[in-house]
Amino acid sequence: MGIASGCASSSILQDLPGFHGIFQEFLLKVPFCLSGSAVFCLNARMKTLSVLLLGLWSVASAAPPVVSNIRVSQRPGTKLVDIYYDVADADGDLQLIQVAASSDAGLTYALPCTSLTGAVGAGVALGTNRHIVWDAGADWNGNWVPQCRLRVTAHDGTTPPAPPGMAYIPAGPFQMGDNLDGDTTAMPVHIVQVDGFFMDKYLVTMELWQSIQTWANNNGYAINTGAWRTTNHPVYSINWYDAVKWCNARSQKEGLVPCYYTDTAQTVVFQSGEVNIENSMVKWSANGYRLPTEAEWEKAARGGATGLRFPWGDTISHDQANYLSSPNFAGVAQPYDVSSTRGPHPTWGNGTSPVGSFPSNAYGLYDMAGNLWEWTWDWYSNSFYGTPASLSNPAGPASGSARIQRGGPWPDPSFSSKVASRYYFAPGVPTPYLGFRSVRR
Ligand SMILES: [Ca+2]
Ligand SMILES: [Ca+2]
Repeated sequence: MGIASGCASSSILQDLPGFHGIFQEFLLKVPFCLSGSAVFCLNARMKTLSVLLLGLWSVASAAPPVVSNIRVSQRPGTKLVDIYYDVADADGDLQLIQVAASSDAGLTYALPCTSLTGAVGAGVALGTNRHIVWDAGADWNGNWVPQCRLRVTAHDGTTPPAPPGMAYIPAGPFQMGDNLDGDTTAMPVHIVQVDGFFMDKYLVTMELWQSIQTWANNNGYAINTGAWRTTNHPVYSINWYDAVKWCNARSQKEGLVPCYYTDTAQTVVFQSGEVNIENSMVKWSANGYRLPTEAEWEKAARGGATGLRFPWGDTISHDQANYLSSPNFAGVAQPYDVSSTRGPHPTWGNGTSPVGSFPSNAYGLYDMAGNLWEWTWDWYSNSFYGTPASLSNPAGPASGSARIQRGGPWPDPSFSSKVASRYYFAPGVPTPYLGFRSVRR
């Protein structure tokens, strides 16, 4: 990349306002085979595009990338949008190129814009007339806005800038499960491909939970569970449904696209009640918040390392996590628990610790071992590992009776905090040892 720190994420933004007509054909609500008249109508309403350079910003000490000369047009007779741009960088770095779309003059970039092909994503070469094709019909069919604004952003590091309080977990394969201690639920070890995503650095805290819950319950939601020890401690005693609804509320409060719906057409946002939403009711490509899948959680917890028992290595102590220390527990030997203090954590006693009390893992995530269990999306199945569906962006089995929890709680011995340890709980039951954190694209 040419940037020593590896975290250079300098960017230059260029926005393209007002290409009227881009969604005109979506008014027609014709999903397939646009008629000739529709094509004519579309062409008639297309206007000459103008480009406005809105602003430049840079946080890198090395040469930042420059995006310029953005040109956008909807391809006549289709719902495809051609995006051309130039990108330069004096260091010669390959670029991570991202595209976002706004329907409110750039106030938010919340239009779904993920069906992109061409010179987009990681490893894009520098040059002029770089070309992206946006399949707007796939992302936003049947919709229309009078003015759409597109943004093309270049990053010369390998990771995009994360939203506040979140860390980026890079795309790529990782080794899931382990066979270190004979735990058959964590076998077979298998290689899983996961797309890149952002994850909350911390367990959701009391403050964050309450701020979203209050907004939610004033805006059509019914989120009722939740307890806490005190300020800056994580929320617990939340049932799975409320955690999922809370993610939707956080999305809607921030102008993002919610991920969870109560119908397979993905039109009714999950806001109340206890609905066992299915994998097909999740808008996985949306930019809103959601629970991590089990695979996303384990990839994040491992922090880029392979085959370790804990996020940082193969042993654990009270210097590293809030858990119940013991050399053995209920007949299970734990030679890897090497803490000099035994029993409950000497500082935090019988309860949660404030988030961020222990060192983060290599991805910048805290409490991936210890403090609280963490809800994930997946139904539990002890036969899902090793199936073809488990290998690429897995979302777990189609149905079940309990949802996966990961990452060990304060009153449990160290084996619960192992990266590969899998437990599960009925989704409707809040427990005092179970919290969560969210992820987003
Ligand atoms: Ca550069
Ligand atoms: Ca945890």
